[in-house]
Amino acid sequence: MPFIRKLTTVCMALTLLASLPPMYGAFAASKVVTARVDRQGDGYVWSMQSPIKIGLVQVSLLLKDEKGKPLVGREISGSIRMPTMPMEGYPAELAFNEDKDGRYLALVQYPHGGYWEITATVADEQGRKHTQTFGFDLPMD
Ligand SMILES: [Cu+2]
Repeated sequence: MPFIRKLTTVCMALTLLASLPPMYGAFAASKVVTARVDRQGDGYVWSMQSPIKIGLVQVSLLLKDEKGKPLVGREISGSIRMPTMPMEGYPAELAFNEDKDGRYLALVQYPHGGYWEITATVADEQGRKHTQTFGFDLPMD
């Protein structure tokens, strides 16, 4: 009988241990999730990455040609808006700065959750502009 009781206690302790998501949740919450949206067209391959986090974040655009060669030295312009909501200060212009290996970085302000669209434009050697739009869904809180 004491053995059974001991076993029961161990089982209960294990169950308790397994039902401790708050601690694990705290660790998970400190890790920022990043989403990636890929687009292709006009000979360009775009890959936009954004932290899924409200506030000021840095987004990253990787630009390649369709053979996979990174496109360096390009002027990238961009903007951000919330298509479903007219908002003061939006659409806002984004300044993309070249990093390296076809990567361009911009600071983005997400004031709250919801669906956000980032538009980026690159000019080709002939001055023709190519634009793609990338959607990111941020949780409401
Ligand atoms: Cu809004």
